[in-house]
Amino acid sequence: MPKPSAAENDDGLSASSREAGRKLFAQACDFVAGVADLGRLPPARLPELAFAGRSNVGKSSLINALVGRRQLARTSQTPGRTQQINLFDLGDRLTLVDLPGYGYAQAPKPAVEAWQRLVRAYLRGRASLRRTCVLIDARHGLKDVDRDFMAMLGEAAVAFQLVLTKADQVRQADLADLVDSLGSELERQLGAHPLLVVTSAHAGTGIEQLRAELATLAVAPEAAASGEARS
Ligand SMILES: Nc1nc2c(ncn2[C@@H]2O[C@H](COP(=O)(O)OP(=O)(O)OP(=O)(O)O)[C@@H](O)[C@H]2O)c(=O)[nH]1
Ligand SMILES: [Mg+2]
Repeated sequence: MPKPSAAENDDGLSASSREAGRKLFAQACDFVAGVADLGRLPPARLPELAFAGRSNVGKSSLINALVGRRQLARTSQTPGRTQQINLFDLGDRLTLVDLPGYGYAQAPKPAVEAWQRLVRAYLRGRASLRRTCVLIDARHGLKDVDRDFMAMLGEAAVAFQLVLTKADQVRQADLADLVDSLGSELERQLGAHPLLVVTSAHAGTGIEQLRAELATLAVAPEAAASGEARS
């Protein structure tokens, strides 16, 4: 596997992939469902893209930045706010999935266990899941809970990529060091996508890059218009 590389600026992004990303994420994005038990999950009509990470890492904020909406996914100062799986339909071409955050130390044990059961069942059972973005707070780097989560993804054979968040809070030199060390660690990780994207939902860093990346997972616009190519 090639050594993971950072996409800190938009180097290497072709005009056409940039445009594809822009177009996809300019589509209407609508809340579909919020489920706390898997039986209530709507049938999968589209490829799915999940966002996971520690509580408060910025999952909901990143989804909002990608779709250019302030409060589509609810954000909060209080960790552990998103406690169910929230699904959003993006232009009838891709389903965005906001997973509940993990690793919130204050969460009661039964809640943590319920979360783990729900997320594990989702990851294992959802054939339409194309990729999971695992968000890592650029201020804190990779923690053991993240490693445990990546192991869970490995067991469930779910492809994933790391996305650094809150880059606006970290010095450039520290970011570069973090990207380097994550790159080395990812090399050994099964199922890891080699590209690491550095983002800030607040400053807009990396958002265009990530849109272009993720657009490759969506149903093609022509197929969406004709109702074909659903998973
Ligand atoms: N400085 C900065 N703060 C951010 C950024 N993204 C999110 N935040 C802040 O981080 C906090 C948590 O953001 P959320 O998007 O709610 O995080 P979450 O991962 O969805 O949290 P849970 O749903 O509780 O797991 C909020 O106070 C956000 O304003 C960013 O790019 N830069
Ligand atoms: Mg959230």
